[in-house]
Amino acid sequence: MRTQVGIVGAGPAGLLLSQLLHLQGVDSAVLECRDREYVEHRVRAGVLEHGSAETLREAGVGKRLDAEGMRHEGIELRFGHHGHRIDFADLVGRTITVYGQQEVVKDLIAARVDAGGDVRFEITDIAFSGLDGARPRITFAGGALECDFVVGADGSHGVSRGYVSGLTTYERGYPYAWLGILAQVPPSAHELIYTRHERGFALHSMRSPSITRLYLQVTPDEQLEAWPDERIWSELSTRFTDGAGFSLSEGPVLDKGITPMRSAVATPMQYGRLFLAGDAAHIVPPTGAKGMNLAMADVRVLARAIAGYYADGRTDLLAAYTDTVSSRVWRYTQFSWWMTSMLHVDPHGDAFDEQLAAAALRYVASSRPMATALAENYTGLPYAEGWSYR
Ligand code: RFL
Ligand code: PHB
Repeated sequence: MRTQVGIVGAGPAGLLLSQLLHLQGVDSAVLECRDREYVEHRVRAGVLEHGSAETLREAGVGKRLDAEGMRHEGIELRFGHHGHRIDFADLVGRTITVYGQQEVVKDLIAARVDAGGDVRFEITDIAFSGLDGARPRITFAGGALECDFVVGADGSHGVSRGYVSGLTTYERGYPYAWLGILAQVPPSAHELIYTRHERGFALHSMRSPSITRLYLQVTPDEQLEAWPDERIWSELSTRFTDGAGFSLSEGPVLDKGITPMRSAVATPMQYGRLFLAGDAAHIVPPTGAKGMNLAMADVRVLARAIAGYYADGRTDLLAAYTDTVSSRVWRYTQFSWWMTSMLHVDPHGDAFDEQLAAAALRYVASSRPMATALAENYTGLPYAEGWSYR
């Protein structure tokens, strides 16, 4: 079997790339190891930057996003038991859209399938060969695919990264993890609340007018069994306490999980005819809501480079891929690290660390330039290639 671009992984990166290539007349096949039901129901990110929402609209998958996505004009930072609103619309004239990653994935799979696209699930034992020639091959249990290009969009635990020779990974571990729950209860506030409490970080988010998404900072070795629902609700309620009588609504817990936190950037993000995109190349801690957005930003650049190759025989955009995406990757790596360190309580930290974090938060809450910097990063920096992906 043959295709132009063989894409490994049906997450936001792989699926969006396949759709953007299709719109430019380039064929691809997406090979995913899990089943469709699994990838469509994996609860993960929830915040789309201005540019990510625009990209999805431009890719022809904006209909349900516009009907069901919730446009937010700001967030609340809560610390010292007081809330401080960061008004994105006022500070940078941009907004974010709260729309679950699994909804983005569902919309993209539906679009690919409707257009007769090749998306295959439960494809295991993927391996590559011939990456340094013009005809790379992807082999898997029960078959093989010849292509012009291979894209590794297989997330942080994928196999693609291992094929990049001379790879360097820059990493930072954190002494934190997030315990996340999805609850059948209307959100307790209209916007996201990022809280630093002396017992640790907590985040109030949502998926719809009837579903709340909540996170608690825990230690990386924490076991889910140690957290029955009552303990989670009681800890959340303590951490969200403010001086204004905030009350957290409780409801049945639909999903529960623990995610360790890590920063990692691999470079180069390419080798011969192989290109890495999204979490396969870089991970950020979720505090800045950047992971899915960065994955989308990578594939915008890659789609343009691959389309340029087929339309005009250009190889310069492909050659420059790692350099082109690196500056945004590192900008968001720094932003995510900054948000994480300011909002979490380091279990090994001392009173000095506590004062530094409090000073950082007070600065953001009291200085328009600092609040603007947060808003600019959070709502998303303009793309180097402009707002249109073409
Ligand atoms: P994905 O989504 O992990 O998709 C990779 C796909 O590849 C498949 N795969 C393979 N397929 C074939 N063969 C193999 N050998 C394979 N190995 C893996 C996997 O099954 C999977 O389907 O990567 P992608 O597309 O790069 O997308 C990245 C995002 O998923 C990730 O960055 C975000 O979820 C991170 N993230 C957030 N990002 C945001 O932008 N905003 C947020 O608000 C946000 N919140 C979060 C998050 C991640 C979280 N967790 C659980 C890690 C909150 C949490 C709690
Ligand atoms: C989410 O809604 O899942 C979410 C929101 C903001 C974050 C991380 C996760 O920073």
